[in-house]
Amino acid sequence: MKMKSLKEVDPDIYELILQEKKRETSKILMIASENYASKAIMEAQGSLFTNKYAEGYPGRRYYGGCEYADEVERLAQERAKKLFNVEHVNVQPHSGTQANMAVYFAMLQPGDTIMGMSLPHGGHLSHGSPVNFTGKLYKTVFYGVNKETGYIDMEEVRRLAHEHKPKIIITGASAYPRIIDFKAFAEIAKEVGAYLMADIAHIAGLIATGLHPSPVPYSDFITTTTHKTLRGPRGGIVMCKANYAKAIDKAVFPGIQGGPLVHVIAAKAVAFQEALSEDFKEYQQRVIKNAKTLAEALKKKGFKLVSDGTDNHLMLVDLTNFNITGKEAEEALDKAGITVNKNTIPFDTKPPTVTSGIRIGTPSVTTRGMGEQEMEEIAEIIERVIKNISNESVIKDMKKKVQSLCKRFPIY
Ligand code: DSN
Repeated sequence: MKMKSLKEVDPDIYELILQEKKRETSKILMIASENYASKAIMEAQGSLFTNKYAEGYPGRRYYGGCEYADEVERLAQERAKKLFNVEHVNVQPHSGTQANMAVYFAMLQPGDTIMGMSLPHGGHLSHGSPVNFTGKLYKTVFYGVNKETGYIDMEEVRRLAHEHKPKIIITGASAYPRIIDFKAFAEIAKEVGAYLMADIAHIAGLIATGLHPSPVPYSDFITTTTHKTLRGPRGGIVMCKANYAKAIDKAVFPGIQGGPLVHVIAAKAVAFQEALSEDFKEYQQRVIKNAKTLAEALKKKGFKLVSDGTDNHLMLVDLTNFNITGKEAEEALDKAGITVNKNTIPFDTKPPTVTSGIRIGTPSVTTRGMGEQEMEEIAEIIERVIKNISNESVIKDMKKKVQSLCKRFPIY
């Protein structure tokens, strides 16, 4: 059979891919959980391993013809273990939420109590939100940040842990700009006999390069996505101490997934290889430096940041003093060519579809090669847009500035 190209078979999808390429290259992408995967990663992900069924694990498959799939998965495992210095890894979860699900299904029974960071304070849906399976299956307890400081309130974590005796404490966040004290969480978990799980999805790249303290010495389970600061393909992994390996593997397959996505595992392997390089460490250093520069520049322009700054790749801007919502800011900035997401701020009085804040991240712009000078320019553009939110001519001028920045820092 002669294979036709995508353009011939499906011009609609082909055209949408071209449009997405234009969007990703001609706008400044500052969604903190996104990044640009390398061409090598996309080549692996777009490979013919998409054709292969490989239920099971290397050397123990339910299908023939897995000799190359086995090697791919073994390489991904070895590289992830080296990168994070862990005893065991399962590279099959299709996403971060499924990685978390594997831990819960391995260790908990429905009705058990789990404790995580509250979603409006920066946590994640899969850490117990009532609209997620975690909120339906388990009893949930939430900690948050201190209203004055914006930092996680460890006293509250301790108090709630002693009061509710959760079976597992979940640490990790989607919108928290500060260092997470995994050691302090571990001490509390030990005091109440809880497992500790660290969901490092956002900060995995920083942890892999030693720029954020690692949870590995303290946590029973570590989960992450592979596509945020780690800059790999979309997907998840679960890491754990060797004594939990069997339970975790059983929970992933056959517990919650069937066939692994071998093409994605191949792309994860490439990403781990890239992350083991010196260049990657230097990249992560620039991600943090850019975030700090942008945060300081925004503060000088009158923006209020939750916790007054950042230690990592993201910041949360509280827009209440400008009297505009996160939704309005997201829309206006996107018109000017800067893509961010509206985000609830701790103690937000507005619903998640409106919000009082925006979350801004530096992983993607740093991958493009932008540095501190460009962060100053971006702060200036953000300020002009926010302060002239209904002024089409200012927004148009800012769009030109964005386009010129994008031309200076090509990607793909
Ligand atoms: N909530 C996503 C984010 O941080 O953007 C991750 O699942």
